[in-house]
Amino acid sequence: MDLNEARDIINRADEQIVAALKERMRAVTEVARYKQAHNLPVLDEKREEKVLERVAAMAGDDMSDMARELYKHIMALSRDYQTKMLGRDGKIRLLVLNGPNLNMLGIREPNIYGKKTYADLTAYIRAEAEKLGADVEIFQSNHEGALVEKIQSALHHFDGIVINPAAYTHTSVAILDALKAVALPAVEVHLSDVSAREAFRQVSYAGMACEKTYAGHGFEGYKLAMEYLCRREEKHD
Ligand code: CA2
Repeated sequence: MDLNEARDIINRADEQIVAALKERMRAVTEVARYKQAHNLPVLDEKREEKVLERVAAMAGDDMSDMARELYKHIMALSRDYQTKMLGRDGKIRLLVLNGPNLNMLGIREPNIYGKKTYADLTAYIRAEAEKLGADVEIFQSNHEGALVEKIQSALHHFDGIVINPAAYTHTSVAILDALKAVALPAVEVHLSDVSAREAFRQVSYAGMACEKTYAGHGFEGYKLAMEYLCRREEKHD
């Protein structure tokens, strides 16, 4: 067998291993849900010992120790994963951020931003998040630093960020840097179609740290952004 053939075999084996690992983690999620529903602890030592015995036997004498060691790691990772899923009630946690003047919605410029108020927007976001089974926190500020601090504090507390930085979209390197620093999956939203407006609205600093942008869909952009983050999380589960 030449080097390339051997590498092909390794690549195929890796594909199978990763697919099997994903399937195992999905099943682990089901176990986590069951444990949560029945108030059971995450760690089940007897079950883990049985799994180790089983894989060692499957691997055979020459590889039983390797299989045991590998599965100790896999089960430790599974436990962390289950704890994470139980900790957040299995729900994705989304932070929705709105920048300056969005609290004025419905009061001025209804031709661009519509007649609905900021309270209507937050009610819409909460209702859509509920339909998606997501936990959502909504934060609006007219201050750049407050938005930066909120982004920083999202690390370890949220799974994704939806952000309409409003006017800071086009000026704020600080918000861009904060989004990059936390490196959470982020989606940019604009009520209006910024691409069809003034030239200064064509630049988006925050957008450079976002996986997607929804602009010109009105309130629905927030729903599309949350849907995207939920779908993304399912794929990464
Ligand atoms: O289209 C969007 O969502 C924007 O982010 C809204 C920002 C604007 O600076 C961006 O270029 C695009 C403005 C939000 C201010 O909204 C107002 C609402 C009512 C009255 C005045 C402003």
